[in-house]
Amino acid sequence: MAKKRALVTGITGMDGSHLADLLLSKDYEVFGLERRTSVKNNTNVEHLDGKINIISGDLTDQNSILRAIKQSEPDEIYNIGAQSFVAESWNTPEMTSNTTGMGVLRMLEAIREYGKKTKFYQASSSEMFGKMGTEPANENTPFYPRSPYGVAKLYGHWITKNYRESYDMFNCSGILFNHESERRGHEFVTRKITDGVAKIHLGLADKLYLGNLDAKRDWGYAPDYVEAMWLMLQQDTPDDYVIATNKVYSVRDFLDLTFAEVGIDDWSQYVVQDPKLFRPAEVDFLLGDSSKAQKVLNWEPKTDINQMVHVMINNDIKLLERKYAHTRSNGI
Ligand code: NAP
Ligand code: G4F
Repeated sequence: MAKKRALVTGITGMDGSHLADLLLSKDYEVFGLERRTSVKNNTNVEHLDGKINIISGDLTDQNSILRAIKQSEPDEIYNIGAQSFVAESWNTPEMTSNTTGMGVLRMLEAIREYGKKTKFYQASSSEMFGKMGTEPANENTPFYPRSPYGVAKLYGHWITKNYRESYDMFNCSGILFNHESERRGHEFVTRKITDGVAKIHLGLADKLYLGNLDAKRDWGYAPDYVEAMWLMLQQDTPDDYVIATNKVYSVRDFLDLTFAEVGIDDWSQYVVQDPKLFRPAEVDFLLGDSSKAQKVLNWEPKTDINQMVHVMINNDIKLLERKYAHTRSNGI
């Protein structure tokens, strides 16, 4: 039987690389859309060299998307690419809207132009709930985005649904709550903490600068979450699903767990709150209710926050030890 073919945007990112691992394990032919950067960042995809096909393209360039679809002839498309850092979206709101919002429209228009049946996954976000109450959010909870990023994601979410209803397309949106891994970008709070605590533990730093420690998030593990993306596209009918752990922790809790991993109970002398790291509008609380995904997709999170923190901090310690051993052996 011919292999299934998947096109993944955002292949170099955290989710894109974990999704590629999953699809390869299921014997897919994987195509990754990668944009040109002045210096290549291969950190998350080095291990995929020779196993996946890279196609050059950009979510802000309509023709490059259409070419990528024609070249890959995908059965499934996962639109994971985006300007995904919420704080940055206030610095570059137009670029964020163009990539994270309009990029979705370009993907959908390219699928229409391509003309063959293909299933489409859109990476929607719990940021769309924004100013929510304390009840866990599900697929029927009203949206109230609090950042240019959240607003752009909401456009992507609705246009995905609208094209499903308008053109009978197989479009699914996964409304994913925060998820992290050892491949997370260093600017996101969890990785910033695990990397910072690893540096403190190894004597490479004595302070960690953070913003709002009282923000609360529903944090899951990315490899578990990419499985939910895949499951959505294996159903008979397209739909939208909340993906979450249904548990909430504050940034302070995350600090407690991470410092505890290196034997520090009281971290107050190491953490400095920097007003520059507070956001113009904050999402104070995000908690999801993924019971629909549990029932329909038979999906549930496998990894809890303690296991995830353990993996992340130990990975950062190992990376730093390797980096500094190399520096020392070169006499630097
Ligand atoms: P990430 O690590 O920041 O990855 C984003 C990817 O998008 C990178 O590969 C990036 O490429 C690519 N990209 C950015 N601008 C692009 C453009 N103009 N054209 C083509 N590709 C572009 O994000 P992630 O955490 O894996 O998240 C994956 C998706 O899920 C994103 O859409 C994010 O908004 C959404 N999401 C994430 C979470 C979460 O907690 N992680 C939760 C809900 C939704 P470069 O390497 O070149 O920058
Ligand atoms: O790790 P964060 O930057 O993630 P945020 O803003 O929740 O967004 C992530 O999750 C979304 C899903 O809900 C995704 F759609 C999005 O793409 C991204 O993956 O910040 C988490 C919380 C915020 O409340 C922030 O104010 O941590 C707080 N925080 C406190 N100090 C900090 C810092 N965040 C960052 N990045 N850096 C800090 O120093």
